[in-house]
Amino acid sequence: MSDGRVRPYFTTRGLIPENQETPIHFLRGSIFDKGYWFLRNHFQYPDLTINSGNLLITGAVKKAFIIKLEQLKTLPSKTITVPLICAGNQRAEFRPKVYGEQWEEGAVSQGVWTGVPLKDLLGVSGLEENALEVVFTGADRGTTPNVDEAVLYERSLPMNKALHPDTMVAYEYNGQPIPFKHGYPLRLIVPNWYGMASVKWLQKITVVAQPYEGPFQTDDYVYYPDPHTDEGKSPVTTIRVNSIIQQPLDHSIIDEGAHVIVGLAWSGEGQIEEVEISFDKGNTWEAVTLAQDQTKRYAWTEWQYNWTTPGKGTFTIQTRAKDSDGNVQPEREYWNRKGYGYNAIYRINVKVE
Ligand SMILES: Nc1nc2c(c(=O)[nH]1)N[C@H]1C(S)=C(S)[C@@H](COP(=O)(O)O)O[C@H]1N2
Ligand SMILES: [Mo]
Repeated sequence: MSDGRVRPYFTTRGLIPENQETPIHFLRGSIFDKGYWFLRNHFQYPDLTINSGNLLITGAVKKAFIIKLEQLKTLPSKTITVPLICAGNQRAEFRPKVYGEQWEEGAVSQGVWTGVPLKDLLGVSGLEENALEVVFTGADRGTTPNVDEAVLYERSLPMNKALHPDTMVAYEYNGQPIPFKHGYPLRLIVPNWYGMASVKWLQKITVVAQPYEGPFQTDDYVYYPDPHTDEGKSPVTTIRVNSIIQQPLDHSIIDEGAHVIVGLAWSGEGQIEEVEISFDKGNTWEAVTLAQDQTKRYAWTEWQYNWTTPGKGTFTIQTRAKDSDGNVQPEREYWNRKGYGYNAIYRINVKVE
């Protein structure tokens, strides 16, 4: 949407560590270059000299080995378009409000990743009989609540997700080396799961025989539906079906006449099948036009709707997406203490003058 002279900016949510939200309401297109890619970090950036591009594969494997970036690049690769959606995206919209980074809608981005399927690397190492999960270790380190010593950013995947053919160790983003702030030289990419799974600055892969219980697995990235206790908790994994309106903006004043309402929809549980829009508080719904490219299995769906304002006044515009697994955005968000996975029906108000 930029005309080359004016351009939208990030919204800063934090500097140490750096957390920046992309101006999602002002961006179109399905590929974001690094200039418009949100940043979500738990710690300060790692020292690149430590993170040399040597990847160690170890643990409950038949043969542990180290592979260098240059060797990795010679293996059969895969290139896929994948959105990264932070589990905390839209946290600011939970009611009652929850603590944490107050992301609005811009903790999302999408681009083209190239890398080697993890299953190929685990095929080389082989797996021990008792292999249960795979742990991914980043090079960034720091302190986190409830843990005494500094920890590395680390997460695990269950074996079936680790062996999924599209779970990959990536070394390129949009045909270029991965930018440093986004994980250079190697980054795990886990399509369909929220962003926390896609470990940046990947330096070690450890196959384990016991459930991994690090802080970013068992404390953070857990849905706690009860405000005070851990009752009913469950891990944050797949991206929930969701849609947003990019334009017009919430509480904007618009002219009478024809308007193109534009937005995005996505789901980690299937393809977007339908996005519906309502102008009467949800009594009636109409389908919008999807610009879905069916060849891109994981990509988000851009959509639009041509609206002719029915007169002056204030209007509530709502959207809800449905995916091919039958998931629909709920009327109200699934409230949880740490504010993950917001996906309530999207609502804005506009005034027509
Ligand atoms: N090593 C490492 N990997 C990480 C993180 C991190 O802090 N350290 N943050 C995770 C989270 S919560 C998200 S949403 C994405 C953000 O990726 P980006 O900063 O490239 O947009 O990276 C994930 N991988
Ligand atoms: Mo995230």
